[in-house]
This record gives sequence, C-alpha cells and structure tokens, in this order.
Amino acid sequence: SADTAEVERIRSQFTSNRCFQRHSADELIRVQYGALRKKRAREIHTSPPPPSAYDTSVRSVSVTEDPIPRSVIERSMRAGVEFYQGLQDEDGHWASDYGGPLFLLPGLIIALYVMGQLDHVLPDYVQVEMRRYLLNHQNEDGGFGLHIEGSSTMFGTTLSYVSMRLLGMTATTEAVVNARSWILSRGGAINVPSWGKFYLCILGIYDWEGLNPVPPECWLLPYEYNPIHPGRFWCHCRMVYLPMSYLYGCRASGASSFLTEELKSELFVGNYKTINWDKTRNTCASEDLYYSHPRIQDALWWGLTKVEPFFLRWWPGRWIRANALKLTMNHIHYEDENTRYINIGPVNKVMNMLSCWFQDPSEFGSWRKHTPRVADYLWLAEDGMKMAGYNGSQLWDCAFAVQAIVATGLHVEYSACLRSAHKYIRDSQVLDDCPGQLSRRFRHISKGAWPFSTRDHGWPISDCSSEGLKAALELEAMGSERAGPSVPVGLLQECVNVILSYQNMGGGWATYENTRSYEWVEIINPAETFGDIMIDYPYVECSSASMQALAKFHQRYPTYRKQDIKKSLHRGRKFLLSIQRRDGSWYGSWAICFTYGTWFGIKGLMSTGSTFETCEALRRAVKFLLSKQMPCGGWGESYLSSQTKQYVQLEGGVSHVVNTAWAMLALLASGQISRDPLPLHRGARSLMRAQCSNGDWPQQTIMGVFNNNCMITYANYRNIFPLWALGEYTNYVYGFRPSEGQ
Ligand code: LAN
Repeated sequence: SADTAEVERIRSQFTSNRCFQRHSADELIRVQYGALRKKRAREIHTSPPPPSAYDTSVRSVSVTEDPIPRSVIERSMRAGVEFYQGLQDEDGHWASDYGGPLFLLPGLIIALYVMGQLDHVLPDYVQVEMRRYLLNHQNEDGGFGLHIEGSSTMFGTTLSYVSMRLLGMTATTEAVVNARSWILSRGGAINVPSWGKFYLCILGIYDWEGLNPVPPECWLLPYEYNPIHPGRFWCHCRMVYLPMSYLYGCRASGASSFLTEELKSELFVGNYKTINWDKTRNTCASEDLYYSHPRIQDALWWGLTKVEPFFLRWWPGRWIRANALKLTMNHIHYEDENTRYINIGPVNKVMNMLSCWFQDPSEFGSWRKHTPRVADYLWLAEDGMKMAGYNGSQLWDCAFAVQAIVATGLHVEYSACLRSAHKYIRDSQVLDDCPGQLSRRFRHISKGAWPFSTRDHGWPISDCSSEGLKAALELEAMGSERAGPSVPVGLLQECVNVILSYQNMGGGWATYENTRSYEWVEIINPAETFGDIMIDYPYVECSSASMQALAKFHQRYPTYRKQDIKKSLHRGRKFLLSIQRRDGSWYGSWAICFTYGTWFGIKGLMSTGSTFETCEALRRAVKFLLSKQMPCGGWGESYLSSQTKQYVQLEGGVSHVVNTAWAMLALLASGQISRDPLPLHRGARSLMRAQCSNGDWPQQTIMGVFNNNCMITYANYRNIFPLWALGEYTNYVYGFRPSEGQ
C-alpha cells in the first residue's frame, strides 16, 4: 500500500503539471517509479515560468528608492522557503537536474550497445524519453552543441547522430537527415575531436589508427620527479585516461553489425574504405576547437605512432603492454570498488563499465555490478531523459540551502526542513580514507571530508568539505532541540584536517587534491574541446570556501590547530590577492562567471579580517560589481564570460536571479549597506519582481561550467541564492548580522 500511495503521489504530480500533458502519466510513472530513483522532475530550460508574484504588488514600491518594507520581503522569503521545502527529498537533500553537457548520454548509449545491453539496461520507456531529449536539444541548423545552450559542434552532432540511430531512429527521419547534412557539409565525422574519435573507435566505426596514442604504459612509469605521470594529473583527467588507455591498449571495439556498417556509410564523406586514417589523427572541425594542440604535442603523438608497432612486435614490448593492461585494470577495479560502482564522473563511469566488460563479458564479469548504478546518472525532466554531469549535486546544494534558509531568519519556523537537511549532511560525510596505501592509488585523504554528491561516491573535495562544514556549524549553532543531532566535534576536526591538507605551496586550494604538477603539462592536453584539464589548479572558489570554513570553525572552536589555521588564512589571502584581476574581479571556474568568482573573492578576503576601509583589493572588487549592475537593478552574465574570460552581459540586457543574488551577497558582506544601500534595494526588488506566484524563481540561462567551455545546469541555484540574498539583505537592513571571521 505504501507503493500504491507513492504511485498516486507521483501520478498527481504529473497530472497537475501542465508540462507533462503531452505524455501519458503512466509512462512517466513507470520511468520514475519503476526503474529509477524517485526524483522530482522540474521544469528546465523549456517551459515559460509562472507569472510573477510581484507584478502588481511591488511595482508601486519599485519606483521609489526606499528599503523594501520588512513585511513585504518576509512574504517573499516565506513563499520561497515554503515552495522549496516542498521539493526536499525524504533523505533531506534537494534532488535536481544536473544535465547540460550533450556528450554524456551518447557515451552511455554507445557503451551499452557495444555490450549488447542497451535494451536490458534502458527499457523501451526510457529510450522514448532519451529520444525526446535528443530531439529537444537539436539546434535549428540540424546540429547539436557541446551543451544544451551551445551552438552546433561536430562532437555534439556526431555523437547525437549515432545515439539517435542506436536508439532506433531511421536514417530518413527528418531530425536524423538534418544532423547528417550538418556533419557531411563540414567534412564528415573525421573532423570530430579526439574524444569523439575515441567513442567511434569503441563502436567500431572509426579506425584506431586515426586516434592519437593513449599508451597504458604511462602507468608503469616512476611517479617521483616525473611531472607527466598520470597520477599527477587532475583526477578527472586521470580517471578518464585510465580506462581510455586500457581500451586503447587492447584496441577494444564492438562487433560489426548491420547498423554499424550503415553508420560507416552515413557519417563519412566519400568511400569509408579509402580513408587514410593516419591523416585524420589531428583533424578537428573549427566549431569544436577551443584548445588547439601545440605542434610539439602533435610531434609527440606522431613519434609514438611510429614507435608503437615496433614496440609491440617483440616479446619484451608485448610483455610490458600486458603488464600495463593488468595494472590499469587493477586501478579500474579499485576506483569501481571505492565509489561503489558510481565512479568519479559520467565519463569514466561508462568507460570503466566497458573496460570491465571487455575484460570479462561473461555473466560473472564485474560489469554486472556496474549496470545497476547507471540509473544514478539518469534524470528525467520534461525535456526528456538525460545523463547527468555527476551522480547529482546533493551535498553541495544541501549545504548552500541550509545556509540560505538560516539567513532568511525563518529557520525556527522551518526547523523540520533543516533537521532533515542536517541528517543528509551527517549521512553524507565521508568517514574513512580509501583502503590500502593511498599514494600507490594517487588518492588524497578523505576521512572527515564532504563529497559533492553522496557518501557512496565518496571522492572528497575541498570546497564541498568547506561548505559542508559551514552548514554543519550553522546547524550546530541552532541547537540540537531544533536542528537535530550535530556532527560530532571529532569529525568536524577531521574535516578541518582535510581542508588544511588541501592547501598548496602557493597558498591556494585546488578541487579534489593538491596541485601535483606544472601548468606546462597542459601542452599534452589532447582534448580540443576542454581547456585547463591536465592538473588540479588552485581556484578562487575552492580557496575562498576553505578559508571561510576555517575562519568560521576557528570562531567556534578557537583552540583546535589555532596556529595552523592562522597561517593558512594568511597564505590564502596572499593567494587570493595574487589572482585578482586588474579590474577588481576574479574569474570563476565553476559557475558563471565573474559575479560568482568575485563573490568568493570578496568573502575570502573578508574571512581574513579585511574590511572595505582597510583593503584596497576589496574596494576594487566592490567597484567592479557595482559597475556591472544593470538599469533594471539586477546582474546578468552570459556563459560566454567563461569561454572568453571577459565579462559578457546576458543578451538583451536581461538580468539573472542567480547572478543578482551572488552580486548582492558579495556587496552585502562588504558593508555596502552602510555606504550606499541603493544598489541593494534595487537588487532586492529585481529578485522579488522575478519571483513566481508559487514562490519559485524562473529557470533562466545555464549557470554552471567546467573546463572553461562546457556548461552544466544547477537547477537548485534559482531557489537557493535569491533566498539567501534576500535573507542577508533583510539582516543588514533591519538588523546587523556580523560577517564570518570577524
Ligand atoms: C564538478 C562539479 C562540482 C564542482 C565544484 C564543487 C562546484 C567546484 O567548486 C570544484 C569542481 C567540481 C567538483 C566539479 C569538477 C568538474 C566536474 C566533476 C563537475 C563540473 C561536474 C562534472 C565535471 C566532470 C569533469 C564532467 C565529466 C567530463 C569530463 C570532461 C571528464
């Protein structure tokens, strides 16, 4: 009966949601309830938002320049929290869409096709939704972008084309025809960038000779004093290179089929049999070229392609290759087991699963443990079924949501919601380091850290640990009668140890690990579509979050590692100053873009005790943000900022609620209210004007990014940050809230 109730609940949700009227509710229930985790599908990017709650009620206020009356702003915040707490999952987090990149789903489809598992792992009703997703994101010119908002690329188009065909669409379907002519008019699939070539090799429709070498032998090289050992790469680059090198090392391609033969004739210009594959190793469509290989890289790959056949001709070479493959498979199993088969990200998830299948395709092979965890990456929204960029952003969003709700001052009223979030925060903290000798596995310590998503995933991250710690401290301060049991002090201390251990020599913090090699290693970045992927660089976001967390912890527990924290903050401050740009801004690497980076920059400096009056860098940062406020009172930044590394306003001069909230949070923290409150009154009004009548905020343009060039959706941000900004605004206007670390 619990099941019936759950089905009823989902059914009522679908039938009351006008976005789903096109599809049968039963079909969607099967998808959501049957095979997949229960998640709430949310409107994303395609449907118009409900009307604003404030069109009439606030307009009269918005022409004045006074502070917004407390009762009006409280009504907005209450509506916002009320709506948002309704989306909270039973386990305390807020599930949400984490799609955006368009190359992830094709990777999964190709892998499952090669494994002969497509129809088992993705039943019909899932495939329907996947086709819908692909069709929804086809551009007008017939192509597909690297991500849902991007203009067409060969990478996106070729992989989506293959996916449509593998999902059963015929070559004569209009969408397929259009995609094909996009590809052929740009020279065909030989111009797909290297990652695309790799997937096509796996499918058996591209020759391995046309792919630059990915030698597994690199794993056998000594680690010490070797700046290009894969163990020194950024963990995402390393964990993708690992199965790639295994699959390349055994030239693992799927069996030829009628469909793959058809694809060979559809995707290439001219006769497939006469293609000179060696000549295609470095070909890449201009639409895809974000980071072009330096000549020295091309020379290196050329050299390797000449050496490899000789190397493998005789016994010692073959013996070394066999050992390299054994070692890479051993590392693959280690990663599988220590992420409970989720894997660090969507790319290595698919490639590890494939590697396991190629190693042992029988019933007893470890690929069988992979398939149940494919669903962790799937997400259904009204644009269809997508593969998400991670197994979710659970902890990250939950930690921000807690801080936002506490800032609204409504935390007593909504203590049940916060108790539940608190439980999620306790339940997702990583309690152990990985087993065995960490250095042999190139792993950082993780005991006490927080991950981005779930404890099962388990990879620790500097700023996720920091935001987790900040939220845990906020909840602890509420008292356990209201907020439930706190994270034990010992575990908070472990978290501080991890955060301190993450600090680099240069004073900054990177993402999952310390920076282990030099920037020049970027010379061998083979992925034309991604920038800055080779090493784990120090970032303003990770550094500032770590500093804020250390400062907040120090305020609460002043004796624990007092000197270390003091020194660390001092070094962190120097680092932040060193990467500030001349115009006062910071480049944000993980969301868009300068507004995000500058929010972190300002909060980081403030955590070391700097004030507007005493710190020139802060004054410049504030000036930068103020200069970007738009006539409507909001801020709005385009994803092109991340690509071009120059501030780009959103098209049409519209503002974005998330950018507006970040800018306001930064200005509020800097004490702007006491200098000139007007920009903040105007910012707050713009947030309230944008709020929907149900308390939600509209889903606007995409706000997340990685590797400078690929965008990713953070659907929870539109609820969290406006609430947080309005909360802080009220605190500063109507009562003083001392900023952290002071
Ligand atoms: C993420 C998501 C979270 C993000 C923050 C914690 C927000 C950030 O502050 C640090 C970097 C981190 C952890 C991050 C790094 C890159 C990720 C893992 C992603 C953007 C999610 C997806 C992306 C991953 C690389 C996507 C897979 C694609 C490849 C090119 C391998």
